Amino acid sequence: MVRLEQLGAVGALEGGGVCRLALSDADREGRDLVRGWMEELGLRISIDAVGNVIGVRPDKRGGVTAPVLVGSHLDTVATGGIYDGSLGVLAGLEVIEALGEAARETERPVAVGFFTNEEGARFTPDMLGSGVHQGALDLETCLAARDRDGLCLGDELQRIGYAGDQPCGGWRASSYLELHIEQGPVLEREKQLIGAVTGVQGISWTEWTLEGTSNHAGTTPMSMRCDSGVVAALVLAFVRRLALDMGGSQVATVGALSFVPNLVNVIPKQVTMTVDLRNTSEASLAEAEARTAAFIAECAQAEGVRVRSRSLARFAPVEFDPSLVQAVEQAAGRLGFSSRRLPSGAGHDAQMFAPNCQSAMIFIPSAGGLSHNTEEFSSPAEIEAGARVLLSVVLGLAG
Ligand code: HGY
Ligand code: MN
Ligand code: MN
Repeated sequence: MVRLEQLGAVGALEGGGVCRLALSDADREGRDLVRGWMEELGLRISIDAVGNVIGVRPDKRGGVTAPVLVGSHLDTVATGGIYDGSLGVLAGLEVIEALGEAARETERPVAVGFFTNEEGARFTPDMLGSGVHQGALDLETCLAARDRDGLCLGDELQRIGYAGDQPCGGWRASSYLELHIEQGPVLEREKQLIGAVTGVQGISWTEWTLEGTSNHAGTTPMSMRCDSGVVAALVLAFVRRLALDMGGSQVATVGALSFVPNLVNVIPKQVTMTVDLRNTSEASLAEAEARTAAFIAECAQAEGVRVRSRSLARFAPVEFDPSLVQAVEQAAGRLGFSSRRLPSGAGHDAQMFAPNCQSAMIFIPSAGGLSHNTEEFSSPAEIEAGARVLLSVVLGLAG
């Protein structure tokens, strides 16, 4: 908990919460703090070309390859909580510290890592660092990603001193585990302490640019308008209706919306908006994407608005290793903690490891189901329970 508070003070917001956007000065400060803790634990630290940092505790023969890796992320959204991502990295440090204190040697190395730009809040896509690390995303393309101010990811890596020398792509863990807050209402509502996460739902992020005709708000007859703002409003209402119509796990969010010139007396020239669609079923997610694109095309045409789109992120649903999911459940049972299986509504670095090694996640409850919100909270008892389940599963994997 001490480390969680200390890290939570980095990028702290007035009134609570934290802002450590990827590769910002606050992110660098958080990275430096955690790397210092890795050094104190005597870990073998490597930093790769996209800024992922991994510290390895050698096995009993001094080996450091194919470790049991415990990971997550340190970057946050702009209005984040102190638990999202940080919990998993710091719990990994605790596990390694506990092994050291018990002078416990292991058959396999045990490692802890944090991955660049998991949130996708500054650069897209999300899970960028772990995606490059595990070969799902292209390094050069990701280094060229730009934020809203046009700053390039590769330059920002250099600026904060985390453009590492370790090549990306070939590194393999023997297994991957991530402790994370649920970020949803299920565990709390069902009074379950531990979530044995079965997988991660599919994610589709698209940026839509709607080009209308800028005109005078007072003189332009309604019949002569090409108002991209109206199309954007129709789209926002449509995706909400679509998610409710489709039901199941379908969710839809317009999180970012900007008008140009954004003035009271000017019919907007251009509107840029993001649409975040998710579903546990790939077929349903593709259906939601197609219906949204068709609706936008139809509305835009009727309004005389031109449309272009850019995919910001697209990941298919992922299933975690059933035997490892079961190991999480069994560890919770042995420790006397209630648990239930559930899919993850949020994306996580674990989904990038799942195709390459045994991977699974452990959830603990989020108060009020809140996350990506400065009120995000999990209790010390929940955190301890999650960390104890993590330690138990790691011991089983590391031998
Ligand atoms: O958007 C997500 O699911 C994650 O927080 N990157
Ligand atoms: Mn997270
Ligand atoms: Mn997050």
